[in-house]
Amino acid sequence: MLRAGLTGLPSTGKTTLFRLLTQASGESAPAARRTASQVGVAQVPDPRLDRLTSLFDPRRRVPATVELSELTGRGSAAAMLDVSGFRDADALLHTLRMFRDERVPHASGSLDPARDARQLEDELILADLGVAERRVEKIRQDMKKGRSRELDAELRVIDACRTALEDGRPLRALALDAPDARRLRGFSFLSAKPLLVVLNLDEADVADPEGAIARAGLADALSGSGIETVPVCAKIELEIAELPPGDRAGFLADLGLADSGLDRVVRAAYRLLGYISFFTVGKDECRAWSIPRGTAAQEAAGEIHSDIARGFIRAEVVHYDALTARDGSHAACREHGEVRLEGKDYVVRDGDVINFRFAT
Ligand SMILES: Nc1nc2c(ncn2[C@@H]2O[C@H](COP(=O)(O)OP(=O)(O)OP(=O)(O)O)[C@@H](O)[C@H]2O)c(=O)[nH]1
Ligand SMILES: [Mg+2]
Repeated sequence: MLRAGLTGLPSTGKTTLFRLLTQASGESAPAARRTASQVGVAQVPDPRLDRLTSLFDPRRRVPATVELSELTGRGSAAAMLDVSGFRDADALLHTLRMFRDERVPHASGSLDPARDARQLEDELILADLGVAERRVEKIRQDMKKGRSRELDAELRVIDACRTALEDGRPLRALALDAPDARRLRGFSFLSAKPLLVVLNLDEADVADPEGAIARAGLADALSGSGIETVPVCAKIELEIAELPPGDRAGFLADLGLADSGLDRVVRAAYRLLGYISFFTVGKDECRAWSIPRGTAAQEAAGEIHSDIARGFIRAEVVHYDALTARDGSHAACREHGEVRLEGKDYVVRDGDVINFRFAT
């Protein structure tokens, strides 16, 4: 499951977005009772799962999910390091206020999204610098007890990180090779995480996000590697999401939006992270699973259950397109040679429908 940490300055629309994505109802907790974070689950919309469900008529339809943690209160980056939903997050979502509304006071006194984007970046960098410095100290101490090639390599990569951070550059901009990227994985560097900037636009600007970005002088802040953006209009979209399903599309279209905020945010997050979906189908349940592009069959099996990965024998694979073209009939697909038996190293494709064979 994908995990994302939702952050942003006060009054930027974080809780409104959280509710839009998780469909959670009710008001956010009053200020005095605020905890460090709240956690919710967003269901990944996927029309392919809907189609499979209508073909197989299972007892359960289980979409892929994204776990979303919102940092409540004054969420500085240092505070993020104390919250597992952020430390372990696959990506950070940054809600950037671009709506003009005098009734909602602005945390920094004025509307300036470029300044706010830079402020978050600086906070992430500062928090990471603390982590990097402590790590360098620790490695130096370990080296007194005995050197190893791995310690040398770790010191070299952490030092490169520290240099970048001191220059004000986020770690997601570093081009690391795979072994170095692996060395960093244990440290939960915040500025190394892919960043999805959620532009919380004014109603008047929703139809033209590019124009709003240009007027706010944001193009540079949004152009780095490991950054995606998605425009929303959190408040109105939440109101629309609470209407009966049949009424929603019309209101979204009036705003100039082709689909729901949940659809757009999830798609942008999958794009940012390079995630794809595969499916399992049957009378019991039809289910969507998400994995990073490039995942091998055995590892994908582990997403379902570690026992299935351990006892992996074969993956019986048919693509969604082939299966739905034959109305969900595995027998017909088999007759036409569209069902393949794949081994543990097979790289799963987006839209594969898989039946894992495993020994217990
Ligand atoms: N006009 C307008 N108001 C919005 C929009 N999104 C949020 N708001 C309003 O801004 C205020 C703050 O929204 P929240 O979603 O609570 O923002 P937050 O970032 O969670 O705020 P804190 O948790 O208090 O820091 C509320 O009154 C919202 O109704 C928007 O897109 N347009
Ligand atoms: Mg909030």
